[in-house]
Amino acid sequence: MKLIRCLAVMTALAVLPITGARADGDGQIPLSPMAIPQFVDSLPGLAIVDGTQPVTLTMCEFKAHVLPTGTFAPGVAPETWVWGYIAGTQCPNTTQNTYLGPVIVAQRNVPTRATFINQLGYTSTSHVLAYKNSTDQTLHWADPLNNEQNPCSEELNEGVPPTAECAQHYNGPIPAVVHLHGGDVPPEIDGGPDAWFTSDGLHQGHGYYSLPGTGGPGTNIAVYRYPNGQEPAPIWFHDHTLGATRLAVYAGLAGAYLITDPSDTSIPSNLLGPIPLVIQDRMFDEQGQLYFPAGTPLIPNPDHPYWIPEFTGDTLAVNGRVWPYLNVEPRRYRFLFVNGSNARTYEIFLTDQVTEAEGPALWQIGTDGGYLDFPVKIDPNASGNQLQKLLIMPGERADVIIDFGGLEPGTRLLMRNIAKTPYPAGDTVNGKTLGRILQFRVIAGGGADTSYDPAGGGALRSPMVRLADPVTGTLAPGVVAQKKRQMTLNEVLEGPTTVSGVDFEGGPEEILVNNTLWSGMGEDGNIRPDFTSITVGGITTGYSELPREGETEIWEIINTTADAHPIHLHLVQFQLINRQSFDVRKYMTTYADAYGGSVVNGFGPPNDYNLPNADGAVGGNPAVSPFLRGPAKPPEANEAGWKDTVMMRPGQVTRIAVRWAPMYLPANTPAADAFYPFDPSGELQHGYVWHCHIIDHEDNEMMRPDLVQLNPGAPAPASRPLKKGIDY
Ligand SMILES: [Cu+2]
Repeated sequence: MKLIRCLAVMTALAVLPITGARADGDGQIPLSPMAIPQFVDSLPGLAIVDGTQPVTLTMCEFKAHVLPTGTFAPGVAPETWVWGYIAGTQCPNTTQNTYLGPVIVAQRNVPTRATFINQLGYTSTSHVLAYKNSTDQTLHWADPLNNEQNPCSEELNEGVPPTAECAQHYNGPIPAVVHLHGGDVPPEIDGGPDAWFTSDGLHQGHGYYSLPGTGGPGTNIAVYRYPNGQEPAPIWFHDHTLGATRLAVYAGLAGAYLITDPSDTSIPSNLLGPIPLVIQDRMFDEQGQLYFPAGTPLIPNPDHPYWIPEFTGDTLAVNGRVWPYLNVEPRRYRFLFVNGSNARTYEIFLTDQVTEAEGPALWQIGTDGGYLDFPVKIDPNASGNQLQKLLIMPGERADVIIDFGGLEPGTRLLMRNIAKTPYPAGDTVNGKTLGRILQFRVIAGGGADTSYDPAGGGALRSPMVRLADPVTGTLAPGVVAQKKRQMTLNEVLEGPTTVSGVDFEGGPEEILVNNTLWSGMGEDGNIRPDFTSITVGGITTGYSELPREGETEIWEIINTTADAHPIHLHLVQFQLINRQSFDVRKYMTTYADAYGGSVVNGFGPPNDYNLPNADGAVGGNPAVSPFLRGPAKPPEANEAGWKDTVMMRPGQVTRIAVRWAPMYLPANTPAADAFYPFDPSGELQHGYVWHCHIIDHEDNEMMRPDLVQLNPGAPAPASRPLKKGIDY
């Protein structure tokens, strides 16, 4: 019997901390975070790989030190089974210092040829229990053994509870694919969710691609060539396998990718660093193995027995080590913060561990897509509207300078976190565990520090191209938007249910962008008629975002859920215009009325996607302007740069300016003259995706495909500088 599904409208149910609701990980017993010593191991350095030369990375299963020395026995460093990207073709048989990395250092306009080999083996023989015990075959997922025609998927079995066979973990060859997050790359090599390939080489998603003459069916290899044409930026790479990303990234598949530009002398290149700080929350069992809850026993989800709405761990790891310390001299350092967590948001600041005095400040000099125009001070001692904490959601990066100058050797600083989870209105974090990220230990050294000083306020770069004006919170002068989209974020709840004679209120079933399943399926089980059906490799999907290359669009994302979501667009760096509150309850009443009063969820927006509403916006939703409350708020100073992932607060409309063209083109470039140096529509016509970067959400439908239409006035793909394949 089909359970009642309904929209969650800002209810308490939408905020479901799983803390305490620990499902049995097939016999794994969670390790108390209070039993783990803090700040005994130094921060692992990450391997550096030269991206100006061909790069080969192998996805491997191996043991690494993740828990601190002494967790279980004095002086003994625990070993944890993990996955990671290993430079070269050989998987290690010795215990590694970290699972994270490497850092690929690329140069602007020097393409990087990257070969990725999947040697992860079979789930049945994997030692990574967090993966083995938590896969969920009822999700729309890679599903290698069924060749993507997933007989367990709810998308094909609407209203039918999973069979016993589907309600089991997956045992087959492990699928994986590498996505270059923030990379301005052709769609074939974007490493999107359908481009996965298995370790045995026998199965590939319909979006799989490898450069001509490389990889291909029967291999466990994909070869890409990243153009690196964008501005210098701290981008990163991680697994993106459809419906299994949360577990693959959790197991360890993430690294950093720096685009550098030796010819740019305006950047602060004389600082120590950059030192990557990849922050991830983790849980362990009493044997020191990674633990990932499978299902929520307090609120069972009959449709997806093992998926959980949001994973939040009870320990914090930086660069793959739980609660490390880092020695620093009393001088300036540059750090690259990456939130590589599944779902946890951080609000970061420094305090003196002894005196508890707050500071020194963090100086943010760059965002996801490159340098800010000027450094932004984030000072815990600031007052009023000034930034006090570095707020960073999953997928976001921050390029930051910390000045330890003047601190006495022996000083201990704590990097602290006070973000509630789910963000922003969930549980307060425990100040002794999740409130602590890293310890800085000031040691003697240095001398005069002649490096770039952000406190001097000097410009970081020549002024960036502005699509949005961060002062007025409007489009920048001279920028013309050809299209406006209004799209919603929706949470779908299970109705009340009874399991084993016990009544439950119901819980989250899936989370959606624009209320639409990945497939674009309508209520009748077919692709919605207002979507465009595109078939690739025998798989038909309904596309609704078909932007035209060169055009600028305003996306107004209407967050009807109770939580913040970090929305990420592939291909483009965009700019935040503003955020504005709206009356969610009244809007959702109108929304339900548009459905005829009975909301059936997961089947798309209530109206025809392509007919503009009263706000002149496509997207199929009632106009939001009658429900807006208060003024629109311009971006924070440290958000006023290129972003590929941005926070959408609950109860707010977040507006972003998206230009489907390279970021370095002048803002007033006519749409007809703006185009990529490569073919953004792609040989496969499969496109890119946009999604929530809470990985548990993107794994359960909070992701949609998009396909860029070629600018008719631009050169044909064969005439562009970067032709597909191995030509560049
Ligand atoms: Cu989300």
